[in-house]
Amino acid sequence: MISKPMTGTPSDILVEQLVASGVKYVFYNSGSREALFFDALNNNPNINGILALHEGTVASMAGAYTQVNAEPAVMVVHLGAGLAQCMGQLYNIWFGGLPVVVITFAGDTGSFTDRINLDLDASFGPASISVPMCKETWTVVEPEGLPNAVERALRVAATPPFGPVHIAVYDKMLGKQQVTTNIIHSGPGKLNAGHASDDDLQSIVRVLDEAKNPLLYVGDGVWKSGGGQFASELASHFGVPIASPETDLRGITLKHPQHMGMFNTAINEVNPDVIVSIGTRHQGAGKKEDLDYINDVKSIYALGSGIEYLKNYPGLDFGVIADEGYALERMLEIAKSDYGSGRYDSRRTRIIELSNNWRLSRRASLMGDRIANKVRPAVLVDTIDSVLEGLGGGYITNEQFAAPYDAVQFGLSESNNTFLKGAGGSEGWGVGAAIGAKLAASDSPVIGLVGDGSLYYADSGLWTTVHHNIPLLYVISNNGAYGIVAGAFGRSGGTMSDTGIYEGVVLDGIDPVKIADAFGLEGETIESEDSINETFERALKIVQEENRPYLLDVRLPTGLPEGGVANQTFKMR
Ligand SMILES: Cc1ncc(C[n+]2csc(CCOP(=O)(O)OP(=O)(O)O)c2C)c(N)n1
Ligand SMILES: [Mg+2]
Repeated sequence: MISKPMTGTPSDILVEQLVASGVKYVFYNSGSREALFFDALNNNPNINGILALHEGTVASMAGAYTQVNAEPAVMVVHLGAGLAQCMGQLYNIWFGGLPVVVITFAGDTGSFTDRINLDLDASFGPASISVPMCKETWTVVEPEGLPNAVERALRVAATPPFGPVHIAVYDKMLGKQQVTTNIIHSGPGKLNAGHASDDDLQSIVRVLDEAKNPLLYVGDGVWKSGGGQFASELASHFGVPIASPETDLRGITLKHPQHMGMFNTAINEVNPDVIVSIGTRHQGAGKKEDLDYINDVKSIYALGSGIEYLKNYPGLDFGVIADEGYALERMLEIAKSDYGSGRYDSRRTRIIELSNNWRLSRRASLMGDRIANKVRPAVLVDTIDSVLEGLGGGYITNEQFAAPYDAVQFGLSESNNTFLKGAGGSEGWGVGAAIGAKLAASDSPVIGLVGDGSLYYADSGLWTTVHHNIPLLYVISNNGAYGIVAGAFGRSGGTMSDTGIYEGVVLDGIDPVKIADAFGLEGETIESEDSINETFERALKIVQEENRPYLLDVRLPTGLPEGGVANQTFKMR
């Protein structure tokens, strides 16, 4: 360990340790009690603060930042109230197991009075409300311990299985007093889960060879460990179908011609005898039927960096806790040397046809007939995908359902785009996520694909994009509705589905371009498919060449179920 003594205010020390730990950005919303911390942050040229106007956006920026390169992020929110306000998006960070360090400052609610503005009830510690959504939480009392707390928090958060860590720092220490302590300049580097034994990996490879109809199920552990390319080649080698959990579709790109999309649909299409799960947190809907999906599967093999990747397979047949990236790389080597890919030609042909048929039907349902002054969802998906690939590939942060990316056309290439989601599905992620992703992706282009409903949760994030001049393209898939919710209302068998008159899901009379304009963000509305490619190319040129953000509001067919109309049950006058 290399550590160097430093004398400074506790705020200087906290910021200096962030810098020493390689942190480039602090995502934050400010408050008066931490004035000297923000002073120290602004004074240090080696780190930048990114200000969001709501704590949810602070968290969504930080979370998505980590989703690009699996590098940890740091966020600061104001006292107990700011922490409480960020929880909706901390949910996505926790559910996705993302390496985010949350720093809050805390007032003393025990010594003089037990009731102070903006802080938690004295009966609960300052790091208590984040407990259900954090890997670990600590309270820091001694300013000399700040470097240790920060360095340890980053290390814990970014050690697989990743997860958020919260440190609550008593704000009494944020004065002008000079403190001497050690800044930690080195550590063990990145910690990984251990390497699986060759015997274990041979067993998994053997089952991919011997099973009649195996399904490769890949989740977040794959990209977090850098195993995506190996996983993709392993799938191609054995000609196996691929599925992803709905929470993380990045394990193997959806452009892979054997990708069957999300697990719940893939499993019915494939009807596998064996599931090989790599780095996947399998989940359910909290219903008895959750397990029906896998009851008919003869055996399940699972490998992942922690028990969370193995625990939801009842009677698991074969489980290994190990680093996914290494395992995939080694399994591919074993496959190439001992199992000629020609042996799987007929399986591969069959699976490519199966996936292709499935994808075609998915696309057909989203294409339909042309509607005047509307863009069909599949056209939007294709446009985004092809224009971004035309630039060599980029990142798409997605928070919308109207134009689902799992309808994209197949086509593996070096310029395939990377598709990121808010893992927990907690709305309000998309606007901030694009900012965090762009800061991490640096030169790669980023499209923030945001539903109209999603936009309105976090529209003040548009201001952050402008204020810090983050050059990214927002694409609003505007169906004038909470479309996914409207669909569920339509299937519910209640009055709304009987009458086709909907309340609570219609978002009418809102203009995203005007909202953007008010925050200083230029944009335009697209109502026709005619020159949609050219418009997207022009918009991305503005972003990439003029180095500034831009917004496209794309009008899609209504998100209400077919024939549905809007209702309003209450108006005050
Ligand atoms: C915190 C939170 N509140 C409510 C929901 C329920 N919900 C799911 S999607 C959605 C609206 C999505 O609207 P939009 O972004 O327009 O998507 P689309 O129309 O494409 O379905 C809502 C309210 C949620 N997922 N998270
Ligand atoms: Mg919508």
